[in-house]
Amino acid sequence: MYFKDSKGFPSDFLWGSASAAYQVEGAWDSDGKGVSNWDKFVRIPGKTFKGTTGDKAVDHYNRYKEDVALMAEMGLKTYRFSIAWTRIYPNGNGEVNEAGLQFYDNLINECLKYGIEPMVTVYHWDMPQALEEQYHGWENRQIVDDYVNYATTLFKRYGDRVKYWITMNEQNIFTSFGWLEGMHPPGKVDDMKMFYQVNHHANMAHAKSVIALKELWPEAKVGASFAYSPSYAIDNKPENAMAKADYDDLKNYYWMDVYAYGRYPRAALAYLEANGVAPVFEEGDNAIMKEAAQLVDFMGVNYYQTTTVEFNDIDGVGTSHEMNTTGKKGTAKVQGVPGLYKNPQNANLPTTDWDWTIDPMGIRMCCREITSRYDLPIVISENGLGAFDKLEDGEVHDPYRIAYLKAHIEELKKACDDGCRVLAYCTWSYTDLLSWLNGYQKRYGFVYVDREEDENSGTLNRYKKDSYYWYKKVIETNGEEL
Ligand code: BGP
Repeated sequence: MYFKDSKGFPSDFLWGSASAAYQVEGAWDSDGKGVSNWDKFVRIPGKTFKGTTGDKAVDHYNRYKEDVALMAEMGLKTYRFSIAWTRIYPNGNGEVNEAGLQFYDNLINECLKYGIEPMVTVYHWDMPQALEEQYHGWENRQIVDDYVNYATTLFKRYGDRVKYWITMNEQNIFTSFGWLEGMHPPGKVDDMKMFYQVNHHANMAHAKSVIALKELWPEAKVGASFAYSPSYAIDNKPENAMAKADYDDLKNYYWMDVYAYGRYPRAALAYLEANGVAPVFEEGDNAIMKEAAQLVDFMGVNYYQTTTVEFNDIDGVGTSHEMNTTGKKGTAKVQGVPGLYKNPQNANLPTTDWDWTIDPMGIRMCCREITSRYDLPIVISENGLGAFDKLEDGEVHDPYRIAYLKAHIEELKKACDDGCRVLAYCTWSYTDLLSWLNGYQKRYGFVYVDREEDENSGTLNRYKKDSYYWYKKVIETNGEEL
């Protein structure tokens, strides 16, 4: 749509920024914290870039006051962070760890002190290793009860102060990287059957915790954050349009329909059943998924890029089990599902050094699609540019990041004019932090942190980048000055 005059962002718009416990906290074994699957996985040689770990990360656990003070000075309206399950239940279930609960009390109170709305992610990929050992984590239905128990502990403790809750971060990514690509724990490859079963367990954990939250705090706002890559058919050949429909059903609606409607897309289920990989349901699952979908308040969207779709022959490309983790442009491989689709690069768009397509209009596409398909409000829970940054004389000049964010915010503003109900925009990330597979060289923050891959490197001092001052202005003017 075209509007001569923009209405701009709503006056209560939440300008934010995001992080995840494993990527920022460090203090991996402090104050009774248990071991997570990521604490283990990063120690397997060859799994992460130059063997980097989150042992120390950027030491947010000890420096959260300094970080929140920087947020306050910037005028940030919301800080999205995740809770480490292993700080709350070191063994995943059983005994609760008061010191862990206290840490997040402190973090939440610190945010509130400055009027920063805490937005809490319950699960951002760090599963207690003890549950892996007890019953293989997500692979076993038992996880649903343990997840709901953990989530409910958080709701009870923090629900008086936390209004915005995100149950799961990028379920589509941690399950595909964990059970198809072999790049995240538990490092399984092409295990389709388990992939769909694990997803069903995660969906039930999400659904039951949404219901539990609303019983305790009916006014709370809840959703899941989905890594949404809207798709474009490569051209107007009907077979490519059909490949796009297959892609959307299997890669996008397969999750978003569950969160918003409480059901899987019919064509996707038919395909899974025909291939013997459909998930096993328990009696009552459908009703629980439906009930939760009625209670969900927003669709969380992590938007980084769009995807191009082309028909893929039955003997065409499959999963590549690798990605560009070096930052050497042009090294990513084309992937696909034989007989359905493949995802070539978009020749019309530039990419980052890690071969992620840069497509600002895609963020508006996300909003439009969610609005017309689900009619739900939207929280952009992540968006940002991973880049090599350079600290020189205490300064970091990152005009490329400013240009990236500016272009995306302009498109988001148009989505608001289109009538999409966008509640929040969180950049990824606030400070620099650990990139799961790309070490500390791929930076996203407004605040530079002095450290490199080597655990003994750097002072961990914080430096404001140019983008810090720029975003401060954006917030002050509610997105008018970009
Ligand atoms: C999302 C994750 C984040 C973050 C981000 C950037 O998928 O939710 O945790 O890591 O992507 O990804 P990367 O670090 O691989 O560049």
